[in-house]
Amino acid sequence: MESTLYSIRMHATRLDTHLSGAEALVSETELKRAAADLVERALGHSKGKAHSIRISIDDLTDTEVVRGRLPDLVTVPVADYLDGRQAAAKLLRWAGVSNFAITRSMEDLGRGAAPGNKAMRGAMLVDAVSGERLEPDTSRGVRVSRLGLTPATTDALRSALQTLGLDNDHVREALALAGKVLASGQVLAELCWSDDPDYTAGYVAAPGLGYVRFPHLKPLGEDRGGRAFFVPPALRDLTSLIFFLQETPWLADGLGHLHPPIALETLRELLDRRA
Ligand code: WAQ
Ligand code: MG
Repeated sequence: MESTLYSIRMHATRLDTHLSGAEALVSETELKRAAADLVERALGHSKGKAHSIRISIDDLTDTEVVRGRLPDLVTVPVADYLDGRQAAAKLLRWAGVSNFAITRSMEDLGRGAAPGNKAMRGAMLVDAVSGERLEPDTSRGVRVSRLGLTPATTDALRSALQTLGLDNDHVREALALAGKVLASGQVLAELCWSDDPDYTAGYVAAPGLGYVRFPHLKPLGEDRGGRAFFVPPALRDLTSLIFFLQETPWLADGLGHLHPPIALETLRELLDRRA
């Protein structure tokens, strides 16, 4: 019998705008430290100190927790962000996303996908063929929430990422988030780059592909970023997808393969051979 899990979530704002959010699924003994870590995160953000920090804690005793493995991870080196976006577009096409949907989503992420060209708090839901935006609230977007890693998985991930020089909050959290998105079984692909001005990396994640990161998907200093979840046009039941992403607790209890960097062409040959 496992001890009760808690969902702990932090949301920080500055000048009435979203600044940072982070969360974990932890046991009672880990809860205090998790809260302290989240407060530190909100106060030490590269965009400035939070003006308002909200922390919510929910007991998950009566909630079913879905468990799964983290996606495989690989880095594809790119010369600059334009090169990176081209490479990302190729993988998105491989995953079944149309050129139009790719171009349109990249434009939205680049200018800030929320009204007034602000960065969204959550993700866009995008029809993978028409490129149409499907999320009910274009300012908030869809927030993937209630996810975390077991302590053993965190330790194993950190040491595996360390050998690749990638053990940072961005990578760990994005990998976990992509893991939950893929676990929905209803998303063809995800595209993401950070809205943090000092963090230029981003990724494409898809079933059968895993998490492919690119060191540059936007220029250094750019504070627009975001996420797009591409869904098949036939997906009628957006409500259950959104419910899964926002509400169903998902706990990563194992690692995928963490590969050393690989050239885009080599990756594509591997994918073609598997197909
Ligand atoms: N659910 C949905 N969308 C989110 C969430 C969430 N929980 N958190 C953030 N977003 C959206 C939102 O629009 C943010 O503006 C945007 O994603 C970027 O969030 O391998 O750090 O936390 O080196 O800045 C990816 C590459 C880093 C990591 C992503 O995202 C790597 C990153 P950030
Ligand atoms: Mg950010």
